[in-house]
Amino acid sequence: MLITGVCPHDCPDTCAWQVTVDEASGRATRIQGRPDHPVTQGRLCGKVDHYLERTYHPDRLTTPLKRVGPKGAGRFQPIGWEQAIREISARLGGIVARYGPEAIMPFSYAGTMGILQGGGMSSRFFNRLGATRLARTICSEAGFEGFQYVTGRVMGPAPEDFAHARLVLIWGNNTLTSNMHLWPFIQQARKQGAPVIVIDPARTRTARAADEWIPIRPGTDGALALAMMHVIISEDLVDHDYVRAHTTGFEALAQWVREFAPAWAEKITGIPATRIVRLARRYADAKPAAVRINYGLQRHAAGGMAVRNIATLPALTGHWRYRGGGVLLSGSGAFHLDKTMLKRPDLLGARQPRTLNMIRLGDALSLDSGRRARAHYAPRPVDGGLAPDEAGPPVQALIVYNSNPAAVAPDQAAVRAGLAREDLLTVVLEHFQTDTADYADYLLPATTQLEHWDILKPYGHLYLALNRPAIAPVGDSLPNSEIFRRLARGLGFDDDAFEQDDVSILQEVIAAQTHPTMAGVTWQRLLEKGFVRLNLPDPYLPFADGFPTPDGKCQLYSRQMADDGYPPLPAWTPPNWMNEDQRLKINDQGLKIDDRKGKQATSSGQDASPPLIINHQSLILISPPAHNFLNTTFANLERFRGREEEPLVWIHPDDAASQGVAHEDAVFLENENGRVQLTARVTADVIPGVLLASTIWWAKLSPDGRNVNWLTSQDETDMGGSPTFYDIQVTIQKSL
Ligand SMILES: Nc1nc2c(c(=O)[nH]1)N[C@H]1C(S)=C(S)[C@@H](COP(=O)(O)OP(=O)(O)OC[C@H]3O[C@@H](n4cnc5c(=O)[nH]c(N)nc54)[C@H](O)[C@@H]3O)O[C@H]1N2
Ligand SMILES: Nc1nc2c(c(=O)[nH]1)N[C@H]1C(S)=C(S)[C@@H](COP(=O)(O)OP(=O)(O)OC[C@H]3O[C@@H](n4cnc5c(=O)[nH]c(N)nc54)[C@H](O)[C@@H]3O)O[C@H]1N2
Ligand code: SF4
Ligand SMILES: [Mo]
Repeated sequence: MLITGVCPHDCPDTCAWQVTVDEASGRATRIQGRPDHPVTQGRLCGKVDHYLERTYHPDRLTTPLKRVGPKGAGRFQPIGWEQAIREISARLGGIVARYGPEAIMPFSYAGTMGILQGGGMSSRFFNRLGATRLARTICSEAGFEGFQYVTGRVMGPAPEDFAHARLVLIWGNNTLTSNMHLWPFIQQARKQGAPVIVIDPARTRTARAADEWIPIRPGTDGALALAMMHVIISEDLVDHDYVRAHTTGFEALAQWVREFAPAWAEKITGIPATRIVRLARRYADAKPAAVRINYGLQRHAAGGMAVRNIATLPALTGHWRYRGGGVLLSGSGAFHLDKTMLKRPDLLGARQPRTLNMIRLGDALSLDSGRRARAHYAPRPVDGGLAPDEAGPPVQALIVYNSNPAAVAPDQAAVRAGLAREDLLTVVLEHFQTDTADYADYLLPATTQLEHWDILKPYGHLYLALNRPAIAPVGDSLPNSEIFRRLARGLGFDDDAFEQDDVSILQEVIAAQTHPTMAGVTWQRLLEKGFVRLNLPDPYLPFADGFPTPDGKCQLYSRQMADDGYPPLPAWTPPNWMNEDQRLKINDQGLKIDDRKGKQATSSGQDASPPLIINHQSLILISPPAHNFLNTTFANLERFRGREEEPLVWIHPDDAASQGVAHEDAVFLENENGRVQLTARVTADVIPGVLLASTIWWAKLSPDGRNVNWLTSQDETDMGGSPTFYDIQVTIQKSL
């Protein structure tokens, strides 16, 4: 028997799969990518290829568990569902009575991207409760905001259309690792002569497979984009017809970018000015050029502005006119999926609970009201801060699902101090006993994608997909939806919202859609085919004829940004790692540190660059996704851990020499937040001044029980309140 479904992971490819089930035993025996899906094309990645192994793994949680040891020790005893729901509901009820519902905080991200198991029944539950709301900022908000200010909505070329590009720029994305189904289309473009260029501080496997690698200093992409605009405008490589018809603010921008010459950008980015000029010319001349940016370049203090600047480029050159032209950050804006019926905001009534920023979980769990006030979501300069007495009640209950904050959230010292609070009730819904699960008071076994219904809205292509359960739940596990349904009943919520079963919820969601792009997406078609393309023309050219902004134009100058407290024109915002005290002296090899205070960086006939800051002993640490993990998912399984070997840190030979580190040395990385042990890999595949540690390892499976998020901070990006994971400084030393 073949059952069709779709990969639930936080990955742009959202692959359609088919599972072979042995009818006699009911066991899944094989999983394959669907050959008839235009993007999956019959292939799953090397992780999900082994999804059955994960599903049937002996470490799977199969029964509800209750803590018996101290917090964090991960010692539990099995209990039944009835007892688990009764006890949790009673404690939640007590917390509501004593502190109010805002003392309950959900914490979830994208363990599954399914609309039902992701944020369906759980939203109904937390809305009905009136719990604290969670700003889900950990991944993409900075870039989303930056993109949206320019275009009005986050959309881009379809992956299939990359085949039509005449130049492909992969800008801060390791495509072969995190978006592998885009690669075949890029290869098609290449066969037609399109060069593939990668801009990245590291020579990743994608950079190796490309035609050209342009190394860049982390967090400086905004400067590169400004210099490209400078060249495009000063050399008149502009598509004036497009600019006239579809943009606003060109004159102001043209005046403004005169400041940002390639020689200026060279000093910031480390990319030689001549190379920037050549890149800008090739980019503008290729009709069209496709740019794949992803989230790597926005995990920096200035991440929002970097994306904003890059999003401006295809409007200047008119690339949006052509099939395969434009910038793809995320395609999710193509979907107009109305989730009101799913999430039932009406259950909240007139209540307006506070919203806490997930990346400040450490602050949110603090008993110090000043820190809790800082955890309030206030992403724009105009939002200002909150006084401690406005912080609201301490968090008394944390309900974690689809996420593993004790490994993925920044500033682990603070996160763990919060999770270790004896007075905090922590409930974790999980497949495995993760780092976070160790802190649970109640650990509840959840089903995997093989065991439940869902609908997936991709962000990397245009096919909505239905997931059918292929097998019965493993052990006593239950879908998230059912766990929240039971908790709702336990709390005495008798609304219809908690009576509806999963299939009827999904059916009703599909039936409730009215947007023209959803025309033809019916439950029947989803059942029959498994996936349905949005009702969009082919070729799909999201911004060929205008933009969903108030004036219908691309915002080269953005009034909205000015209102929100940002520079209205594309600007240069430095990353955190640059400080005012010291200057960076730059040469063509990359970062060279000049710690002579106050000395002007030399410049080739241009104005001196803005102050650049780096502590002379510190290196910048970036921690992008590991090839064989999906965030922390898969990182507990031998097969995948084995492929990644051990927690490694890449270091350039020059830095290794100056820091006294040799290949395969055990090293400590340290900063004001903490200290972590890794193994050094000395390689010229990362630029001098930068360390790369691929992530996300389980802390408890790492040599010293910690992962790199002990070093990252709760600092937020310029836009969207997102994390600055790749914008931190550390020292490195050989561990003795
Ligand atoms: N195999 C695998 N796939 C994944 C994931 C995973 O963990 N493993 N995670 C999934 C998730 S949640 C997400 S959000 C996406 C992430 O997708 P991406 O953010 O695109 O992550 P990567 O593909 O690693 O690409 C990031 C690249 O950016 C580079 N980089 C870092 N800082 C900078 C910078 O300042 N400028 C530039 N130009 N480059 C920079 C890094 O070296 C890295 O090569 O991938 C998804 N897919
Ligand atoms: N240093 C550093 N830190 C990072 C990043 C980085 O690049 N560097 N990347 C960041 C990014 S982009 C992201 S998106 C976040 C990712 O953060 P998370 O979304 O927390 O990702 P995962 O670590 O994969 O955790 C997902 C958990 O959900 C569980 N799960 C999956 N499906 C279900 C289900 O149906 N029900 C239940 N109850 N559980 C389920 C999985 O078993 C897994 O333990 O991490 C961020 N952290
Ligand atoms: S993780 Fe991504 S590439 Fe792998 S199967 Fe899932 S959607 Fe496809
Ligand atoms: Mo992410």
